[in-house]
Amino acid sequence: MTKKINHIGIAVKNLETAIPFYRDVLGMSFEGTEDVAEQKVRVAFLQVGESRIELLEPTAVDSPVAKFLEKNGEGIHHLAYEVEDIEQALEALDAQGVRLIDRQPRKGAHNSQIAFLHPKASGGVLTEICQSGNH
Ligand code: CMX
Repeated sequence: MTKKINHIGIAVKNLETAIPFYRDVLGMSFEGTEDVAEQKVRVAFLQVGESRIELLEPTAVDSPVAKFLEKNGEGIHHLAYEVEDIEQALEALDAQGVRLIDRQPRKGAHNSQIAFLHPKASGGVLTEICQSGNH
């Protein structure tokens, strides 16, 4: 079902402060920033090999990432696995009794379709599946 790690999400308080470490110190290729209004986050993508680092900054006090930062501080927030067909993947996960946050795909960055599994269903690791959009 899973093809590769699409990205690793890292929660940060401020994108402008966080980007230079990944871009200038680690030498990753900066792909730009994007507002993901539905998720109340602003994200920055940095390419590393065939995967990416996704830095997530909350854009509202009730953003899930704001909640995460309050509880845990900055750090790894989620792992995202790419799938060929997200609707089929969600059906298969549901059929296996996996607890899902999203039963239907939502819009993610880069026109992707995304869905989250509940962290309690995956050993405390917030897991996203995503189907790439055209970018
Ligand atoms: N990793 C591990 N555990 C997490 C977690 C995370 N990132 N975020 C929350 N949890 C835990 C909480 O600590 C809580 O545990 P306890 O019950 O033991 O206290 C439990 O999961 C429920 O958390 P909650 O915030 O109360 O539950 P919600 O239903 O409000 O939120 C969640 C669920 C985790 C899916 C949501 O907070 C979230 O992070 N959504 C994803 C937001 C996001 O990253 N969007 C960007 C997508 C952009 C893209 O990739 O394109």
